[in-house]
Amino acid sequence: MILNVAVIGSGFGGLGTAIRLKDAGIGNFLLFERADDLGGTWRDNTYPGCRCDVGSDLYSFSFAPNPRWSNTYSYQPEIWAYLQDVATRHHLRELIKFNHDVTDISFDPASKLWYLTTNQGVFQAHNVVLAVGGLAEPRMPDIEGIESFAGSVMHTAQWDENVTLVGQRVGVIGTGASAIQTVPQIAPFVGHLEVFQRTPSWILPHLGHVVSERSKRLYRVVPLAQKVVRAFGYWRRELMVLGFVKDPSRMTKGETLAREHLERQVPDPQLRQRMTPHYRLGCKRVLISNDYYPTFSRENVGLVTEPIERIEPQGIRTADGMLHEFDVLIAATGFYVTDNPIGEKVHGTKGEKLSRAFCGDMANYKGTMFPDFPNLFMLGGPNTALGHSSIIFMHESQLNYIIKTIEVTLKRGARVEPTIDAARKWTQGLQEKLPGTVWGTGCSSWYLNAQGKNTVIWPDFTFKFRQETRHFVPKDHEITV
Ligand code: N01
Repeated sequence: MILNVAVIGSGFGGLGTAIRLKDAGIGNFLLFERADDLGGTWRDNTYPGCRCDVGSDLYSFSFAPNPRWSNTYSYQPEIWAYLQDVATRHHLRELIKFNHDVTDISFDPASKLWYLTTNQGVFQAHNVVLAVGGLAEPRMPDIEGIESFAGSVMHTAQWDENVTLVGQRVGVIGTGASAIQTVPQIAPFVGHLEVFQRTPSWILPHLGHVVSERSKRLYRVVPLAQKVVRAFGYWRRELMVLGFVKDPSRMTKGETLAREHLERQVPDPQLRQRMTPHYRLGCKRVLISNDYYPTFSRENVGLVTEPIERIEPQGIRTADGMLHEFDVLIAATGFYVTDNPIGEKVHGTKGEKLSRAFCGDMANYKGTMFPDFPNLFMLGGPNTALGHSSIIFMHESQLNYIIKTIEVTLKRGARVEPTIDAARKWTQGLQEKLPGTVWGTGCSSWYLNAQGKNTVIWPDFTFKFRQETRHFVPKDHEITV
């Protein structure tokens, strides 16, 4: 059977694609999922304290509001349950090929089809939607000797509940979004905890709170009320673009707030100094937490800012020669983003790999399509991620364009790809904008590729991306029937 569409992944992106395909009356499609359950990053990240740093009303599908969120910023179990619920309501489970790990996706010019090689056989499809997620492939730290460690090592995104932490000596490497959520949760029951900080993060007060039963009832009875809350949250976040993109000097206001937060929560001036960032707020992802800083007032918790030299069987050796001994090491060291391994598995009409698009060598069109990769779409593609708002909004925008383009391919039996000119114009336009933004003010971040180019972030208002992806523009595409 030749599929109309093969969707890779069953997280927010894959499920959203499936629902929109159904809504458009497009059948004969399947989702390929390497794991035995759906949910993507919200299935995988089960570390204690895992929580979304975008409010739930906005970090959910616009077409599937959830009046039952228990907190304005949900924890992982509730977001995962939301995705399960959405899949059940839309009858998506039967369309998911679980335990199908896609190892190769190649275009065959003779049959004009995509061939998907999986661990359970080969599938053919007219169209492919990559919905693999930008934060799906955990990155272990590249530290000499890590394999020699005698205790247990785990990445936050591959949390192993069988590893005992109670009473143990635990080292956490990294101080990004994952670390600041899990450190306060594990500190009370581990024996001793040391957090290895390479670069301090800017941390703002967390405004999340429990949703009252009254509000939940109101959202159930008057769905418009939740839409209004969502819209308010959306526009409040859009205002942040003025600082992130238009004039990064406006971020000083946020820096003051963050410094006051640090001062309130960390009484020790020396520790405070070590935790103070020296780059513009927003250049790296802005974090929110009310319980991370106070954790360092605990007797059993320490911050290490001395650089890590190597890992030895007993623990971590720092540059000052000191050996920090541990039973367990936790790597909160992020993901392969600009070098997402999926790029190595996708081959276009000339056999070239999609990874060239992530490293910025290949032009892309609206972060979604690529010349020489006909009928192939990527959710969360180059320069579609955000520092200030919900990625779900971006996915839904991309899906407007994707569904319209798939309709063209299926109605006319056509190969559709963006023209080189349209893709270059799009990519260059963004790259010219990026140096003036907060992400170009000088810091290292997972938004930048190995050459220092920002191939991750959308540098504008998200409503502008929504406008750009509203229509299929025939003149920007080569359509071969
Ligand atoms: O990863 P990160 P994360 N030696 O890349 C350090 C999303 N997320 O998993 O800053 C020593 O931010 C590294 O140091 P430095 C969210 O979008 C969302 O925390 O490079 N340290 C840094 O401190 C987030 O931004 C939620 O100097 C090393 C840390 O490890 C993204 O995922 C929750 C090192 C990595 O931080 C990634 O967050 C959690 C080394 N060799 C995550 N290598 C939500 O709430 C790396 N580091 C939605």
